[in-house]
Amino acid sequence: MSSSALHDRGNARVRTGRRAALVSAAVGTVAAGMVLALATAASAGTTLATAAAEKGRYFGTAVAANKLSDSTYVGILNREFDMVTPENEMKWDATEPSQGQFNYTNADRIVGHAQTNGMRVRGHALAWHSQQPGWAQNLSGSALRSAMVNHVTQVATHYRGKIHSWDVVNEAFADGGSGARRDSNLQRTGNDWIEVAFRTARTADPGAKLCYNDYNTDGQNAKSNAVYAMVSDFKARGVPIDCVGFQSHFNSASPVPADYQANLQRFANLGLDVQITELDIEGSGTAQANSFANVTKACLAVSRCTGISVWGIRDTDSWRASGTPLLFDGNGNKKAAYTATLDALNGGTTPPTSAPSTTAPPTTPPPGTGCTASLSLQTWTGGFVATVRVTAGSAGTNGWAATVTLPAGTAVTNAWNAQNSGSTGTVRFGNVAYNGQLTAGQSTEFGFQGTGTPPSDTPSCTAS
Ligand code: G2I
Repeated sequence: MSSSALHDRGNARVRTGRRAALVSAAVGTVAAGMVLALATAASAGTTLATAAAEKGRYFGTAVAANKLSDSTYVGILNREFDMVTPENEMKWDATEPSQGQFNYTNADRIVGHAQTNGMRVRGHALAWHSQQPGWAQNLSGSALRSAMVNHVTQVATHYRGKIHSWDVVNEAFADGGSGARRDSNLQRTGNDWIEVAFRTARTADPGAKLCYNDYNTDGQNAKSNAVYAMVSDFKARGVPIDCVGFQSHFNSASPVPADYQANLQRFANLGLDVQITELDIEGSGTAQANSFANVTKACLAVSRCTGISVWGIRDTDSWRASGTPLLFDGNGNKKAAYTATLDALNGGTTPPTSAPSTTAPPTTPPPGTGCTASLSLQTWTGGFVATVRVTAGSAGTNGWAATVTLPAGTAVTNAWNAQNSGSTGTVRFGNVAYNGQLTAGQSTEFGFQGTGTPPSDTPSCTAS
């Protein structure tokens, strides 16, 4: 499978109310004998997810299942993010507490929340030396290798079709200058344990991107050089790997490296995606804000940096809360770091808070009312990912629905940035709350994954 073909091209979300404001401004201006162009200004996102989507990226966060009953937390989550990573709920100790006994209760809650709200999921983590259940810690050799393979198979199969990217292997290299693998019970089963995990994950969930994820690999150093050599070798030998995750846990002792962007770029040049997977930066005020902006700009400057995830929502949600390393304070207020990140996503501009008061030069609105839809596909034996681009006609949209006709035997397993009615035959995908409003000519994308033969007809589109 070509990993690049599975690239997310984000949905361009539109701030609620902008279209109405533009239209009323237009009416008033035309009445005065002047001309106002609709939607000439490059739109700026007003949330992390919308701003990232306009740059073709996702913006995600770690989520803890036990906080999904906290309305402040969920309010920020649903407003700002379009990707979630279960912070602990998909780890080996959580999903297989006794050997062969799988428990997906808490992870399923997070995946369900994501699906209901049009978000995607980063799976974390299938094989890791840490947070192993006691029974696995006590295994070694072929018994542990078999247990790992079974674990990867079971968990990746349970979530098949629902995961954007899996951290297949986490933190397998030693810190310091050795460039060696980290010693662990998994490593002692044989040096090939990592590629075995990747091949196993590909078989279990062929539609997910498969990532290697680590920390202290954010700049060029002995550890990241060792990961680079492993990934190069995997690409040369056809071991299935699609992405490298850079955790990006920073503080004064471990600041954002000066060569952060260059390091992302050299991995991307190997022909895979890079993702910022667990971003947090201890500190406060302008210094912290500048660091978040620099990380964000680095990702935007690397075309195969497909998204950024922060490791929690509010400072008080962080695994290192005392370092106040996140974008929202304990009360859920936006910090300077939030504004700097949003501005960086928007290319250094602050989004307008009201319709522009000056007139703009005329442009030709696109022909036709309603909307149109186009389909692109990434396929593999037995399945596919479809990306549908919805483009508004000259009247813009308050909402839209794209209808896709599926061949017999084909079923939708998962959709993002749209809600589907039904999963077989003629399936209707309606907008979700954040992407229904499009200005004239503006586009948004949604996607779905399916089993069976992919659709071949152009989807129909209706606007409201
Ligand atoms: O340590 C930061 C992250 C480094 N990269 C891998 C990530 O998976 C890791 O996340 C952290 C979680 O944020 C913590 O929440 O991983 C820790 C464990 O390695 C998590 O801490 C654990 C505590 O150690 C447990 O005592 C606790 O029961 O969180 C558990 C659930 O709250």
